[in-house]
Amino acid sequence: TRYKVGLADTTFARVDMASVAEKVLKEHLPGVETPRYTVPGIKDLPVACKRLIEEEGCDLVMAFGMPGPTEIDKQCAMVASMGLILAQLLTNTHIIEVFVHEDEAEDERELHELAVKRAEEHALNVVKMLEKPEALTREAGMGRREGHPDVGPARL
Ligand code: RDL
Ligand code: RDL
Ligand code: RDL
Repeated sequence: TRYKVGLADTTFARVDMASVAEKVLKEHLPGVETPRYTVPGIKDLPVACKRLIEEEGCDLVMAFGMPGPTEIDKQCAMVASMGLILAQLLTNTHIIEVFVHEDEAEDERELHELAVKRAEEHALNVVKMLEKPEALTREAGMGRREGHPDVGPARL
């Protein structure tokens, strides 16, 4: 099947995560179309995603954002996240939220590395969700993480 995976992202973010994900999607899903919609910040992402679904006919959308380190940024991220969930419920379509909080990393180099890894790993999640959802079921309960190392299943 030829899929359409929308990529919504922001100019606020300090890493171009959508381009990283686009590369992974194109490697794994031959012929995939990846319409892109860039907005200023994370609170603008929900409507961008909804338009990619309703007007561009996307099968799934990835939403990339970078919440800053301050309290207001964290509130902004929570609200953006709820907006993304609402857009999913209104459209019955998955929106994979790829957020990297600036304070998850110690320095800029680590922030860049984390953002690239999280974008790649969520893109691989998307490939599985579209092509082989049973692959995700095989990973159920395995303590998977994106960007950070997996923590693994709890041992007896
Ligand atoms: O609609 C215009 C802006 O309000 C919107 O783009 C916001 O998402 C911008 N923004 C904030 O106002 C803020 O306080 C952002 C952050 N924090 C943030 O941490 N990350 C963003 N945007 O991407
Ligand atoms: O849409 C893709 C992801 O954003 C989504 O799967 C999140 O639920 C993943 N996630 C976080 O982003 C996070 O900050 C999870 C947690 N924390 C968490 O504590 N437990 C999860 N997911 O199952
Ligand atoms: O325990 C360390 C991290 O897993 C934890 O801090 C998560 O909340 C980190 N995280 C985010 O903050 C986020 O916005 C994650 C995601 N998104 C995500 O999509 N996947 C993760 N962690 O594994």
